[in-house]
Amino acid sequence: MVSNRVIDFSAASQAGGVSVAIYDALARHNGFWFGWNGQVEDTETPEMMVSRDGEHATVTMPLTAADYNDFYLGYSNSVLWPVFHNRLDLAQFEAGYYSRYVAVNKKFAAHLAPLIEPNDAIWIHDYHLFPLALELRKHGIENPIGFFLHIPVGPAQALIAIPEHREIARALSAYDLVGVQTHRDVRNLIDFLQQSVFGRLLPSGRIRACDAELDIGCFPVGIDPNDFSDSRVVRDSESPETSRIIGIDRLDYTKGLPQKFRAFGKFLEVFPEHRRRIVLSQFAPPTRESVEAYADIRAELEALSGAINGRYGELDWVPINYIHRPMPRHELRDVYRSSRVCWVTPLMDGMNLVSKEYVASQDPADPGVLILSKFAGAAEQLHDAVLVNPYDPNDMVQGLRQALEMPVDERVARHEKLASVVCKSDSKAWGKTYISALVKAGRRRIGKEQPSARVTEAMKRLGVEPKKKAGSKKSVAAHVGG
Ligand code: GDG
Repeated sequence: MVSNRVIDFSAASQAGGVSVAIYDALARHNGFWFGWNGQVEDTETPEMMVSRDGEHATVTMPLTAADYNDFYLGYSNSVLWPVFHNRLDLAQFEAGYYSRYVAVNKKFAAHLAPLIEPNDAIWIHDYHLFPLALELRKHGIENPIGFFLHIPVGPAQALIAIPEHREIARALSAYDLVGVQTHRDVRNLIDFLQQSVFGRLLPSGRIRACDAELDIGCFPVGIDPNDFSDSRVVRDSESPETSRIIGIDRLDYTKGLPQKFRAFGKFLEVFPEHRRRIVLSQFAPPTRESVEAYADIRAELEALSGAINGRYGELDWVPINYIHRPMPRHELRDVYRSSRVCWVTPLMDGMNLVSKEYVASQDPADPGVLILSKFAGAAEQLHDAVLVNPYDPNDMVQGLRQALEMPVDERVARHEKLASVVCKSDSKAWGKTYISALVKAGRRRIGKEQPSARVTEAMKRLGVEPKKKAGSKKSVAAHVGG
């Protein structure tokens, strides 16, 4: 496994979605996790750290201050993150971060290549490391190399605004398998490869681009439901003094927090009978604070929560409990279980694991209600949540009302269906399906296996019919658009 950041789980009080997913998948496979250890050291000859914690082995290295600034904060989080979330307005193209982005990927490849053994499969995670397969191939690595993108793939029109979009497309084409979270992302990615480097969909369902062939597939990330299912906390449904609405989101402009706070203020205005009976507890732990857009969102949220609390609060009731700190991980499941509603309404999200964790934590006989943005990847799977449009304040208000007033039999019925999806599509299934698809894709590259029926099937489900003969640029666009 390779990702930008490797987490020391024995020390971390909070871990983001990517590290939680990798940690769970790695626990089931014999392997090691390579990446940055979170330290900044000014040396061009970094020392590698090897550590072992039970089944987990990690090999990590520090970054220099310039790497941290231009590769991590810069290109990764001020160019790729906003553009892939369709926020071109926040992208900083002019800063010249790209060369350091490539340099760090070269550095990772140089340190990783000597550790790879002939039977290894290499699984690389997330947008920080698009060029890593290309760089590893330059070191003579012939093993299967797969990539998984945890964030959403914005529309091709947004992606091709990146000045280096052709280089990004070329880098993606060097993988045997590119996995994304949703069918929408598969469509957008094919569209992007087609528009940027004349990628073609082959009869086999594979994509041909930049003199290479790759598989693209949808592998929705899951959680380990057992981590959340054994809470014994009981919510007093009969005579609750106040019902808690829980929100847990990194303080990120993609998570739709100002929209949520405004909708909550509007709800209190429109339905005064709910005042004093509900509290919105919003955990929003800090992240990437040195990026300007993150400082802006923090100031906006502080102003909004202050304004709403000032307007509706009483001596003995504060409507929004806004906490700008992480919650300890071992407390999550009890907090989820004792919350009447979970309100997660990102403007765009690769998957959203909080929604799945909330479902897994509920008491099946008296479950809470999940309100989920229709723009979270999880909405493709969790149809039985109350799905809302975070851009539409009226829909947000009505969704909250529906959740708070939902009778117990409807809550139980919806929860049963949601829990079945969360359990079936768990982290174990994610890791297993991805790795077996990667091994197959690697074999196909070296000509040992026929094209995968699975990928062809996935294309059919998307309405993207593989052509009998290799198509022209125009004809593929027509299929993808359909
Ligand atoms: C990226 C993609 C995709 C959050 N706050 C606290 C806390 N967390 C934990 C949650 C959950 C994880 O962090 C957040 O995962 P998400 O999926 O919701 O979001 P991202 O961090 O943006 O993750 C996302 C994910 O990768 C996986 O592919 O789903 O779309 O953006 O596990 O519980 N944990 C603790 N305290 C907090 O305050 N302990």
